[in-house]
Amino acid sequence: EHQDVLFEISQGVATITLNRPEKLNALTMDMLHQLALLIAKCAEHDDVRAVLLTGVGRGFSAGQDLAAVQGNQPVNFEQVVREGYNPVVQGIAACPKPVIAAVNGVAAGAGANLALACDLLVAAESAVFIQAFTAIGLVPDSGGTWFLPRIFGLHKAKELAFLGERLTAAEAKQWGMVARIFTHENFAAESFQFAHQIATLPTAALAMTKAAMHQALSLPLAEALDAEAKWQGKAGLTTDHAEGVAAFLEKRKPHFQGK
Ligand code: T3D
Repeated sequence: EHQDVLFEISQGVATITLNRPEKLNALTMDMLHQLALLIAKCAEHDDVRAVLLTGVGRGFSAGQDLAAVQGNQPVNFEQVVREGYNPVVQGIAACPKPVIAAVNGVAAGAGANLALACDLLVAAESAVFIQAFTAIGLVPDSGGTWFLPRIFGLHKAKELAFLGERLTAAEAKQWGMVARIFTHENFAAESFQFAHQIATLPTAALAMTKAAMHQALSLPLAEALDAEAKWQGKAGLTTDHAEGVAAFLEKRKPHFQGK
């Protein structure tokens, strides 16, 4: 039976795959609910030490399924955003596991911004990012207004949002938004390998790093320093910290358990 969202856990990596390739993985409310539930599951599940979000076919995601919101019936977009997109973005941001977007192809509208909501992005050579919203008279959602100015600065963010031009994978990497570019042929394997590498890192320290950075984005320096001291107090008590120091002193590679 066909499923629009696939899920698999292997070697510490949970892979969430959008599977509507004929519609470039355009998102329905049902898919968004599934995404939110699966991300919550990854947050809880001890076997998951990295989450990989990707798509089947030549699209990562073309954003909102426009066929589902078009027609005679009035659609409450505020409700769609509040109940569909916002919980997914909040779930990614709050997830105590690193979330990696593996952008296999075109990412448009909310599809682009769900990728930006992830902690790290890798992209196929052919991937492009399109802020497709203003072309249909909408505003960037899925955190676009928050992430774009932080990644690009205010004026480039407005240029991308107003004009909706394509940002290529290579350009996105130059901006620091994409961490790695992989060839199309090896994309799935290399993306998994990248996520697996991240899954072997000290997961609890990554979770604290993520939370501390998100918190620091809206704090004055003195308060960010105070928060860092508290986080470091917690990090210093982890098993992985002890293992990291022991491995350093014994001149061997550390074996982190994620705790
Ligand atoms: O509630 C709310 O609506 C508010 C929330 C909004 C969030 C948003 O995401 S708004 C932005 C929505 N997305 C877009 O506006 C992008 C629309 N798509 C495109 O501009 C183009 O498809 C692409 C630039 C992404 C790719 O172009 P191309 O030429 O490579 O592919 P294509 O031929 O346009 O698309 C292939 C198929 O996917 C095609 O179906 P068909 O004709 O073969 O049956 C196309 O209709 C379908 N498709 C692509 N995007 C969507 C879609 N179907 C429904 N919704 C889509 N967003």
